[in-house]
Amino acid sequence: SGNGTCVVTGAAGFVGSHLCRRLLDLGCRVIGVDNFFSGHRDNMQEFQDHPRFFFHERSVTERNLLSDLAVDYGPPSVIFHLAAIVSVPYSVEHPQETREVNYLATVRLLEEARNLGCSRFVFAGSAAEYGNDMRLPLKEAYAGGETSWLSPYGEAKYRSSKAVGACGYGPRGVALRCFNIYGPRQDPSSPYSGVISRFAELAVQGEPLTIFGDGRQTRDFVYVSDVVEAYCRAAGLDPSAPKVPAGIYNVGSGTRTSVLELARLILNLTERGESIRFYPERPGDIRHSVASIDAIQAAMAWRPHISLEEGLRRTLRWM
Ligand code: UD2
Repeated sequence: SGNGTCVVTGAAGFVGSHLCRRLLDLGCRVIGVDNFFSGHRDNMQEFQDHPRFFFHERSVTERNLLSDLAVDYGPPSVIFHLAAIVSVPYSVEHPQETREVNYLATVRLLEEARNLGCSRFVFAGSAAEYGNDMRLPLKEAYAGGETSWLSPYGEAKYRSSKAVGACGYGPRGVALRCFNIYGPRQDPSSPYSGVISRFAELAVQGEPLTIFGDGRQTRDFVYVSDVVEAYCRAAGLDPSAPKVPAGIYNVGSGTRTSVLELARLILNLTERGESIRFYPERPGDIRHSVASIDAIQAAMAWRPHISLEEGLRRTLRWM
């Protein structure tokens, strides 16, 4: 079914909305699904009236979601499944709901995609699948086995990525284990928002940046447009590109940045002095995280193009 129709779950989310925009630019027909649990209608503003965009306010936990959509639009060729409970602390408070939304719904969508004859299923995995694994850089094969997940979120994402990437029948499944994604439209308003959106907002408001712990913890930050490019390659949307094998792939910059370095970079870019306040370490925080990106480089010739400094400039311009 190569009709160029894609379903994007989580279309009103931070990454989902950027993905929809790009798919429309590539000429696809895009069916967006979101229940606004954490997504925002505003995120879809610049494309919601596009003639090839169709939006449905529905939940991925609804049975027959894809077959219902197929009645109106025909069977889609690609499913991008990004909808999820995105807050790690919320998942700790609601483990059963997290399992239903972040794992069981994935398995059901995968089965529906198979029944509809979809050719690809691309899933939003997470660095949280590695739990407390400290063998850096993190390689795809590490997660599982001895892994102790630090949250129901990490566990559900792991199970989903496995189900998608190891599915040897039905659509070709690719799970993208994304590290710390940042960029415009990332919601800065919650205390659990990504550190970059928080720091950017605080800097623009003239408030001191809040570092939890000593600031020497490191993360692998990857700009949203680079992540979107990985989704498109994983989906095989460019027919001239070599076919991407099913499986699980890290998506990150492959470099580590400490939270302190990040704070200084943002303070420099916003021409603020050293305005940092230190708070106790956040419970459950991992110390270091960085992706090995050899596998995605080999399979999709993907590499990040936007440097942290350039990505921060773009994010700050949007604020
Ligand atoms: C990321 C993901 C999360 C999950 C997790 C798995 C984001 C937004 N979250 O959490 O969904 O996949 O990885 O490991 O991508 N920090 C401060 N000050 C602040 C906010 C944060 O110092 O105001 C610190 C925080 O304590 C942590 C680091 O910055 O050490 C990154 O925090 P985060 O919430 O952006 O992302 P992370 O890696 O905890």
